[in-house]
Amino acid sequence: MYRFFTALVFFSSTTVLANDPIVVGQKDKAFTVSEVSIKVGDTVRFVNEDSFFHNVFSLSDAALFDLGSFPQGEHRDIQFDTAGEVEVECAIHPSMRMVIHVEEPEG
Ligand SMILES: [Cu+2]
Repeated sequence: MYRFFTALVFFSSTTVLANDPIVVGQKDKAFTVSEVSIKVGDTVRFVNEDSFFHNVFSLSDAALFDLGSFPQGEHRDIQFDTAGEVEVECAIHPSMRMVIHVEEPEG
């Protein structure tokens, strides 16, 4: 029990980001939003809310990544540095898809 809470405190104190991440859940074999608009430099946090593993990856030119597979309660963060349209998928559940519109910050 003690170890668990220590880990929690450590974790929350080391995830302070410049901007709060935009949270996208993975629930009932779907992303909780089908699309979201963010700015270049923003971070998106994918949170697995299901009792089984999910994956997060993208083959889009604006962001090519594979965050791997992770269980319930865990999350993966990714920062977007290039403007464009990013289609996000789950390798485990091919029907899971969502789109992130990465926009240039207003000058
Ligand atoms: Cu999945």
